[in-house]
Amino acid sequence: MDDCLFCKISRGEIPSRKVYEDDEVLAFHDIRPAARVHFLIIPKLHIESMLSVEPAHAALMGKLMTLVPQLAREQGLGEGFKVNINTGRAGGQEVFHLHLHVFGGGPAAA
Ligand code: DGP
Repeated sequence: MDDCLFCKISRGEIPSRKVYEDDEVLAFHDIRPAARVHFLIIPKLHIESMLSVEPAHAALMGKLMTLVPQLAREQGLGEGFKVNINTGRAGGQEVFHLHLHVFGGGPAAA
């Protein structure tokens, strides 16, 4: 998707503070952190939202979910964290490329 913000980030056209990357997945720190640690995990494949997830995405979705505890621990959230997937405009989604918010560790720095 040419004009999708997170596709541009995943292609490296817009810089991000990377947490993790492989051929299918990118994780990077949220630009507007809601907690001391707040990062996003996205599939590189452009999937608009959870409303667009289909059975064919099962393995990729499983990979995103299994990366959550690994990356959370690596970011110092081994005691616990929150995971949020805003879905659709009515669900508070602003960027229409599927992403998991992972956050915790107390309030964001002012
Ligand atoms: P959501 O409401 O779930 O669609 O959240 C989108 C999040 O994306 C929001 O917390 C801020 C973050 N975000 C928006 N633009 C950028 C950007 O250019 N870089 C980074 N790292 N995060 C962004």
